[in-house]
Amino acid sequence: KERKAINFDLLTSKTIKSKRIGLSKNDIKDSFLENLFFHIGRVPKGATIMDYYQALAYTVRDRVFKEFVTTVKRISDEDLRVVAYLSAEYLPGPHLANNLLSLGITEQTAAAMAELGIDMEELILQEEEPGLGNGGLGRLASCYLDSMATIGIPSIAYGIRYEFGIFEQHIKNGLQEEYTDKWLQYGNPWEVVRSEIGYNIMFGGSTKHVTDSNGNFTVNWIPDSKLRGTAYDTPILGYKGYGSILRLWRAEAIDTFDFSAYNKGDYYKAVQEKILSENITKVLYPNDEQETGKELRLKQQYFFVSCSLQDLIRLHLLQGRILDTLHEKFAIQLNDTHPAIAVAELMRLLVDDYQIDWDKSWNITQRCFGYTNHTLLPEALEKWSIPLFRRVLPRHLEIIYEINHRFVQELKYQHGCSDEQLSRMALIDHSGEGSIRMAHLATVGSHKVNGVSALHSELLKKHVLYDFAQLWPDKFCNVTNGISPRRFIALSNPLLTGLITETIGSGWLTDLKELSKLENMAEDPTFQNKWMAIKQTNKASLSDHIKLETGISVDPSMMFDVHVKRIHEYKRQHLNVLNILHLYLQIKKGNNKDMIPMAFIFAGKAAPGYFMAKLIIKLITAVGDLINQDTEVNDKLKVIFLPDFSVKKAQHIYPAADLSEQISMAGKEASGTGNMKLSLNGALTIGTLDGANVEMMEEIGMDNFFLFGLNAEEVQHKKQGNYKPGDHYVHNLHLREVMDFLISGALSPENPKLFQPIYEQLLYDDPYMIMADFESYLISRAKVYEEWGNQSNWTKKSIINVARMGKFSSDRSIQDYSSLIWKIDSFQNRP
Ligand code: T68
Repeated sequence: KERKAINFDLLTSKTIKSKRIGLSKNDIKDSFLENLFFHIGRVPKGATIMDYYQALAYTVRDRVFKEFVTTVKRISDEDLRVVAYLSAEYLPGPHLANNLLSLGITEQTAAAMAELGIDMEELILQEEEPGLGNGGLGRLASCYLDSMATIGIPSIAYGIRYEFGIFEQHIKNGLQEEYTDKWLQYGNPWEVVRSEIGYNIMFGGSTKHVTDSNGNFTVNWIPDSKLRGTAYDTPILGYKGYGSILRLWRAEAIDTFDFSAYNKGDYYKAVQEKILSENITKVLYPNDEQETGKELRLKQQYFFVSCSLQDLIRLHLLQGRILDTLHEKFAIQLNDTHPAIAVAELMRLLVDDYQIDWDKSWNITQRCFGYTNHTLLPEALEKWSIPLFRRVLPRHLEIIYEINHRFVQELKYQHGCSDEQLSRMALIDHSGEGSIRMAHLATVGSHKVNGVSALHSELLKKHVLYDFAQLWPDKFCNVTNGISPRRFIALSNPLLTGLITETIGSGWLTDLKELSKLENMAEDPTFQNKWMAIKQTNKASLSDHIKLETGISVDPSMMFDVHVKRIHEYKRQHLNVLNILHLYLQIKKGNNKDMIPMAFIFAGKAAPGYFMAKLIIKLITAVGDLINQDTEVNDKLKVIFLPDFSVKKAQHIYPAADLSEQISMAGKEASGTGNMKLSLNGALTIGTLDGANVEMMEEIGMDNFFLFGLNAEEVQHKKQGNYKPGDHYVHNLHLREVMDFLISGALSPENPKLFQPIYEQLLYDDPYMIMADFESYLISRAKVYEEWGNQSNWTKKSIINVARMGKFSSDRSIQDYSSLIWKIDSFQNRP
């Protein structure tokens, strides 16, 4: 009754509006001062820049919450179907500038701050971004959240509130060193802790199967530890759109203090449980594309999945519904297999906790889940050892055995599968100590499975999930990745955004296909000049940043050749380096007459335990040290490694790129999204037919894309044949020269054998076909130089690249998910 008395319309009434959520310059200024005094407790004289940032963040957050609450009310009133996005990783990037943009108040806020003598840009720079992910997968989740909120797909995103996100990368003596990330050290003004929204999570122990006097069978799980997950909410605002929420779980002890131990004088034991519990959400595992099989990682996955599913059930029941209809109200998307344990957990909740029979529960479960696969790399496919799994989640092991048993029966008796097929498809791999194949669990437990680019989805059906695709062809589909044009042009590249908007209007920011209107301008000299001038300004700005970070001067008139992404052998940063060494050797030989001055810019983190990736960083910096100081070459070549790649840094780099390196071995990169970000900012791509490059080239056209290398089929074919990388060494003089140089000691006089492991791997094994693709790479690069020679032509291609990127908006991806998988209508399409 009392709740009903709260009039929701108050939110939009005049009094509240002007006081707390008004969007005029004066309203913002008033709110800012109010927050500074009453929330932060400062007077301007004593306030630090961080205080100002926080006061502004609270000011903006109020306005974001207004939109969020309005959206939630609509979802509830209209009883809409909601997407629950489950992801172990998110990389939202800094919130402040994005929220200003979404609210459409960037200008008046800057003016309000200016009236107070504060530079808003400086405040924006204060924000530490939440580094709650490793790379592409985490950033994709954040782009999707942005798009769902922009289009108006009712959504809630669940994840883990890591206290320490991805490590900070420092470069010392050319080597990567890892430091803990401290994104929470000054507090986090964007989140609200919901102490009352928390769930108990159990681990370990054993199960008891009981039949009561009525013959009802139940299973009790008697855990040996319990902890609590508490919700931390960050409101997410779409561009001039709707609200969503990022709900991250933090692990806490149920009893923060063990009094019985304390009373016995064991002070340390008294706090031990608290420490152990909180460990679960302490730190993000920094491995991308590498399965580690660590117990704590399994606990993290189960912890956040169980909290999220319990929360969904609470929300469902709160609306007065019964669990039989869970799948009608929620579409739960699994972002890779990291949350795949959700299949077993939902079964446990339905069968054990809510006593719904198995078949009905399984039906609900399958209809709830969709599974997105992000990798074909065998080393990245998650498997959990059975002894470990039994120790941590004994009840789930039983449930997975049961799912497996029924699945195998079905294969055998309904589909007549052979024993070989059965053992290939089973959820359990019986080799060694036995393990659970999480991709199989996710596939069996979902009604749809998708890859993230056309090529990847095909390869998924052809290789990793071949048998499943044969069995259930309709279950498989493709949703090509996309990126948020708000984050990756509007925020990152304000100058280009301005030019585009002044030319074709502002509709493109929510309908990226409208960029095609730029095509008419591609050959217009005045427009080309403006386009080039903007690129030049962006390059000068990156150049200043490089100087500040590394001490190295880069002339902005050089071609900026950009290779930024996680460091991985399959991404082949070392192929790029071999070419740089080739250029270096040519200059040294005096063959540099017409050489185009080039700055090679690298950035990206290596997994701390990945020896080869770290050695590749050392190689890049060693080549940089050699070249950048050599006056004979350094007006033609510069090599930069920008440390600590992040969303914030990326936003600085993409707008300044001329050439984008997307040179993974074909068949390895599921999609790539950096390729899209660079192209959308007017860089031309040199790349292989891998991941989404294939579709980008289709859109952009062969003439505007520098293609090279083996395709996925040729790679397969070569691998099955008798591939001898050494043959390329023998037959290609340029390759021989750079390979010899690699181990000549010139790059590492203090340790001449330093790069021997790279040399030997390439020469004798070359799993990523660098030797095979080297020549083709050089030929394609020659075309790059030729095209660069005609700047007007290059600029035309750059404009065409941008004009044809419409497909790669994450808004389109989300529309695809909505129609193919979730069957949800956006607010935009509703009356
Ligand atoms: C990436 N995967 C793909 N994984 O490599 C990339 N993995 O091609 C694709 O564009 C992107 O996903 C989005 O679909 C990753 O980024 C991880 O970060 C990761 C993290 C933990 C464990 C395994």
